[in-house]
Amino acid sequence: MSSDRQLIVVANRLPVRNVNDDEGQRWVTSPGGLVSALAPVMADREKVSWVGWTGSAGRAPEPFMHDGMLLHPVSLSRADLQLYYEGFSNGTLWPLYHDSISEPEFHRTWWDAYVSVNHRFAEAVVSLAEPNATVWIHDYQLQLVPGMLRQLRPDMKIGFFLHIPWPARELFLRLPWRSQIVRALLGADVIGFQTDVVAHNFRHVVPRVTDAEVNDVEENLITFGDRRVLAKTHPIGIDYDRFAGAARQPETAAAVEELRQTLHNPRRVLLGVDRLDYTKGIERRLRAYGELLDEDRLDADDVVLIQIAEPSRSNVNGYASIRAQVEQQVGEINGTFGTMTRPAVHYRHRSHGFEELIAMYRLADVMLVTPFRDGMNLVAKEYVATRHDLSGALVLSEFAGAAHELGDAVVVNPYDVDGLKEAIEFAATMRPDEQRSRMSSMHDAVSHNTAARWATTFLDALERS
Ligand code: ADQ
Repeated sequence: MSSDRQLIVVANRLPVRNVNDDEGQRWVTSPGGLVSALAPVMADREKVSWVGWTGSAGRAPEPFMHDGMLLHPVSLSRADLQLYYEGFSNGTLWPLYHDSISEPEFHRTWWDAYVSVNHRFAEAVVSLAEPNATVWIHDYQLQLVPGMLRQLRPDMKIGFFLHIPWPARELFLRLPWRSQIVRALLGADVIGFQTDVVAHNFRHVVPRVTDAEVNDVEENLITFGDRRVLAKTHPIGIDYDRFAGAARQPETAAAVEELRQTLHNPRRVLLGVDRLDYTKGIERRLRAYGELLDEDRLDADDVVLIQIAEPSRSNVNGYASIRAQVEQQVGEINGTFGTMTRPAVHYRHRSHGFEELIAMYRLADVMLVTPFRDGMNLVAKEYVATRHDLSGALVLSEFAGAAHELGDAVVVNPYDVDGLKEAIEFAATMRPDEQRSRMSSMHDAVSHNTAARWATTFLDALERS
């Protein structure tokens, strides 16, 4: 990989947030995610820039340096946020791409805003791109940028990665702007997907809405005019060392012990950690848990469920009602099975710091990851990374991308409440030798396919294309 080639990362959000406290106003790196995945790649390159939104509506600040990267903020007005972000990105594409679990809305005003904001991102890239730069665009909010850049700057290497699923063909075809989106994506040299199934879904729809040639949907290569586009599987990983290292800290062990005592030393702790989103299957999971208690297959005297739900997209349709539903279920379960000192479910609707999250993962005997649909699901991988003693059991939805790599989890259909109950009961009573053998192979997978490996191999494929 050449180190003098300029790399421009393009994502809806910049990797920083603005903090204003006793130390004054400043930019702080947002933990985890793409930034840490890109750290090894950045260390190898002299010139890295990042184009994205700061997180505040209104005029964007001038480009600035942060941690050796040039950050180039893009302005989003309140109207842009309503129409492009809450509207087309999270009211149309997010539900459509997640199997229409919630009904997608199609509004022409939302689409117009999506086109105009995608243009703004593309123009920001052009304003700073050197000849032959490498550009890596991320996710569903920016699917038009590859096509726009191909027109404006054909000298560049253009990569795109979709973090969420690509839906089955008949679902995608509902989208009134289906052809514009697929054509724009084909402006990239390499398009990355989380799993073979979704890469296949994409290749399957291409000949239906464009004149591009797909000789065989099982093959990665698409011929579009006189260009060749690689559309391939490229599963994202986590920063394994960060999670595994923190899990081994003595402070973590002390925090876990304290938590266990606060919970009155339950025999088994079950854990869910999700953004509060209708795709994550939290309500079905709670139903299964409540029924297991009701049928005395689990005993609230020695089992507890901790459900952490990170606040998310509260202005988007559907998110307030999922919150109300989850909170009602938690209330019902606790009303029936909890005592004054021991609730059957501990529910937290807030963000947690890294150390707190690690302590939760270490505390949990059973991790419940049961989304109806998920591009990958990093929580499943993070849990596995913290189980250095190979203890614990992971219940994992077959519709999470992670299930393709973590086949030794207790794999479930999250729509099937009876199946979920069996899986949870099985995981909660799993023998230590079985835990070890399942966890060992999952641990190998997570420690091998790390975030750094994901970033390096994607950029290698792009620069060789
Ligand atoms: P998300 O839908 O956000 O990501 P996920 O992959 O699970 O889903 O990542 C969530 C991240 O947030 C994890 O790193 C987790 O630790 C953290 N998190 C969750 N709840 C938290 C809380 N209460 N406090 C603090 N941190 C919390 C999208 C796609 C996924 C895909 C990722 C990456 O929807 O399918 O895996 O991008 O490609």
